[in-house]
Amino acid sequence: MNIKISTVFINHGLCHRSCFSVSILPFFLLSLLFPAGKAISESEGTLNLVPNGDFSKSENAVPLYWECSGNPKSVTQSLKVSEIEGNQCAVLACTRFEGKTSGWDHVMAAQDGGIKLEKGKTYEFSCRARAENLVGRNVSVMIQDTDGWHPCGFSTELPLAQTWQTYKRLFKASRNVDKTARLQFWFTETGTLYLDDVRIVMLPDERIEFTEIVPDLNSKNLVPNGSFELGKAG
Ligand SMILES: [Ca+2]
Repeated sequence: MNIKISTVFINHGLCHRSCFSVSILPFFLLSLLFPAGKAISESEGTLNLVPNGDFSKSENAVPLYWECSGNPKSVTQSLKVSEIEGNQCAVLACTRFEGKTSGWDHVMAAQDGGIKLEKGKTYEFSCRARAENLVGRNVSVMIQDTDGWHPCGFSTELPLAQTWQTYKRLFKASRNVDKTARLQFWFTETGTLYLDDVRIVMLPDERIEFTEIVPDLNSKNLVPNGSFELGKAG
């Protein structure tokens, strides 16, 4: 079930109008699962691939499936859960950072083996985060295949604030990965990262076929004299 539509893509500040063919079958099936009356976002109703991404599960105040990673000779860090108004979040805190001399000198919350990605599929990453006493106010996020330490198509930076912010990123998996996948959040200074609601969901499969034809949509140009057909009089 395919339809031809025209749309405007906004990417990195650039607009591109393109015509493409999109399979609407996944959306039709979703409409059966979620009847009209409730707006469905792209990620609602789909499976979160990050176990304990909401940090609701913990043992001895350490979030289940998550751990610290970093060189103990140069970094003193801890990863705990903190409960704020009944909601548990992760707290990654560093009290000593003696410089970066190797790739292991970092403050990191990592989860191994929890995420399965399929090469070529599109995913949405999202989380909430805030910082305390992080001068750089930045955290790096990446998925790696620890079997050879290969990138998997997702690497980003999150600009942090002192208040909670929500972050979303789309990415396409560049390789198949499963038990050897590692999701990691890291920074390289003293300070504290608060993290919650980490989600990665696979988006509905879309078959996009770009063409060079832009169909006539009978749309009206809202810019008067936009083609300068009236000269200076317009
Ligand atoms: Ca939570």
